Amino acid sequence: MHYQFPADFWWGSASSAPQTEGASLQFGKSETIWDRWFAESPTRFHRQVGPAHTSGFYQHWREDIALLKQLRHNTFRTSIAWSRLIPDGRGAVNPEAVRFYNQVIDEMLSQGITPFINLFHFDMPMAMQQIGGWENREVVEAYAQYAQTCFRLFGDRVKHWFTFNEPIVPVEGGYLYDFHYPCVVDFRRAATVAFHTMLAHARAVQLFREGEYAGEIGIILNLTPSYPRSTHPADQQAAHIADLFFNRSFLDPALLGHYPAELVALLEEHQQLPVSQPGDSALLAEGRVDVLGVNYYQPRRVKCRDALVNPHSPFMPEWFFDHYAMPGRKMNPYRGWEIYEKGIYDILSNLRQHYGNPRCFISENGMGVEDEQRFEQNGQIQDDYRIDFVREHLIWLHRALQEGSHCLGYHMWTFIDNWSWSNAYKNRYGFVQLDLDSQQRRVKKSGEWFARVASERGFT
Ligand code: BGP
Repeated sequence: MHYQFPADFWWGSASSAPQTEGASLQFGKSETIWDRWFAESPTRFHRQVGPAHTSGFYQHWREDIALLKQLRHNTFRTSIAWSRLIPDGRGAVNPEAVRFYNQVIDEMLSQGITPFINLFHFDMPMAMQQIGGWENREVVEAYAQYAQTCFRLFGDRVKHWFTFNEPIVPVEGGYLYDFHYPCVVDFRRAATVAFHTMLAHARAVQLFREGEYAGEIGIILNLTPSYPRSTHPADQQAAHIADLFFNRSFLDPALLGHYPAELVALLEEHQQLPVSQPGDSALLAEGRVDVLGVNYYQPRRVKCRDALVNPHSPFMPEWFFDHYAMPGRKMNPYRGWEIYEKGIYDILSNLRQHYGNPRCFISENGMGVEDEQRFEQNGQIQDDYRIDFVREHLIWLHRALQEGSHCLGYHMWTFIDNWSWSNAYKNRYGFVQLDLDSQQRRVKKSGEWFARVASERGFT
């Protein structure tokens, strides 16, 4: 069977400034929560490798863009580091950063690669965290000013903007499950952070539209389709609630302009609703996006709770379901995540059936592998497992396209092995292998395969 994709399909990969640039505290860039956390608790980072150790895009951008071209990317996503552009979080713009991002954008365009620019990828400037981070409404306005600065500086050339990458992750990691700074575990504070993030998103969209910049603006969400253990109503309800917490809490405001009434009622019943101000609902309604980025890695499988909830325990989403490891599920043995390729099709079908078939694309999908050097032969990583992974996902994506989904492209996570938060270099995801010490880059077998698929816009 041959799988042909549309002529204008976006082929590429995604990355982020904090995971690739390096030059952490150089050229005017200020500290982010990652620099601070690493300085305070290096042992929480895999092999104690912190945010300064990257593939050095700040120095290697020209070489990397040439590699993107070699991999036949027609699009590429990275982010602009807020802490580099506006080191104090608000106020003066750093001219070194403007020069750097101008060079990167211009070089991409001159190589025929359309830049997709995201604004916030987990990298809160420390100056903003010190005044409360997303818990403080002042940060909403500071972020909006940062967004507007980006539109003004680069909007003549950048036509695809994204406000946030996976905004739920800093909520979960920083305020609920203790895997991001500031390591708080408190649902109500998490809900406030989530709400303010979405207000910040909406303000940026509002400013983008008021400024009449050319192009489109969207958001990138990690969606985890929720599957119940069985057709039993209690399991179905568990999956429904998990979906409300982990998908619809961001998806509904991004696409419909409001929160699901059921989620609001549930939080109200448990006294967990964040404080809002008059005008917030109208602002949220303005945040409806032009395009949705979907990051898909793994599904979420749940069942009804085995044990009764202790009403005196702190409120958590897990009051309503238990996680469930489906027997026989296919696992990525190198990362411990389930691989369920049909999930990509289920997400696209859900968007088509319940959200009016929005313009969207797969903005991340990928396979992390530990100790990947063991697959090296004759100087190249033979990552056939990654080729199979991408291929299978693309087959399901293709099917969704044939059924009418408005999916415009596919971006892999990621272009080059990169620093990944507290996992550092534990899981390698790139089409390009990075030698961290020598900074040498070598295209993996999957990169060559992807280049062929992208140039032929399909595969057999
Ligand atoms: C996504 C993030 C990326 C990247 C990826 C891999 O959720 O958007 O920034 O980190 O996950 O994550 P990990 O290295 O933990 O496997």
